[in-house]
Amino acid sequence: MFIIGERINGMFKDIAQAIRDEDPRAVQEWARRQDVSGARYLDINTGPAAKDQVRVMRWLVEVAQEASDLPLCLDSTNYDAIEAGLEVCKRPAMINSVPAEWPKMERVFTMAAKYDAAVIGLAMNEQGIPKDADTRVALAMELVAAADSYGIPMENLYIDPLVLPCNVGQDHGPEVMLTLRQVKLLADPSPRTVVGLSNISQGTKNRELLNRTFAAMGIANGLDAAVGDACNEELMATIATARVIMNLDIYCDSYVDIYKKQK
Ligand code: THG
Repeated sequence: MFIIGERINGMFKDIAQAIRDEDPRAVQEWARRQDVSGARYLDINTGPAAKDQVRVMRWLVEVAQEASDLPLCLDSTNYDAIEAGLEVCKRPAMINSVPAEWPKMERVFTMAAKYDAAVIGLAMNEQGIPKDADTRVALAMELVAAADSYGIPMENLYIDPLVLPCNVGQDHGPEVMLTLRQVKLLADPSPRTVVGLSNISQGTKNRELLNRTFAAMGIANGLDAAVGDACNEELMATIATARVIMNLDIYCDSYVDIYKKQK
């Protein structure tokens, strides 16, 4: 599993301030920090407050790319903002995200094919987020069929079962784990899977403990990627360890350091 660094998000006060002031420093500092900490993508999210989403997304992409060579994961429900970001991305990006709904899938998969981008497909539709794994998997199947019809290779489709905070949707936890396993049976080659790690702990105590335990359990259930805090050393050490235990990396005494340097 690899981490998509979550920190360049207007939900955080320092990034919201940087956007307001058009001051690139905080954005570039977090781009560099997440890069050296072992992130493999940088999530770029303008946040809810930004007025001109298109302009802000383009600026964040340009500014982040001056500080890091990592590929970007453009995180927005505004597809004009995503497209503006894709236009200035130097490397193939990831689109975060699209639900199992038309015409949204048409817009996103067309862009993905044009810009050679990966896509995160959400296991939700007009009816919201399902409670059980079966309905999540059925929506994942709709995303698989739609992506395939636009020529998107399965290794570029990441299914997100969608994680709720465990103090609100505790009963979703086992359904998310089951979904992660079943998505791998939908196609051969199968699509990949991704979650938002920090979602599990929003509004709870022991946030970091919940996040890294969830990461380890996700890896045991085949999770491929997660939006998360790449700068949290205990999280990165837990991921490296779970990867060794699942025989995804070879054990050696310095496996934690080696995981962080793998890009
Ligand atoms: N799936 C996908 N993309 C996602 C998510 C997902 N992108 C956004 C989000 N979920 C993942 N990113 C974050 C970023 C921050 C937090 C949670 C998820 C977070 N923020 C603090 C909070 O809300 O308490 C804010 C802290 C602060 O203001 O300093 O927890 O699920 N595909």
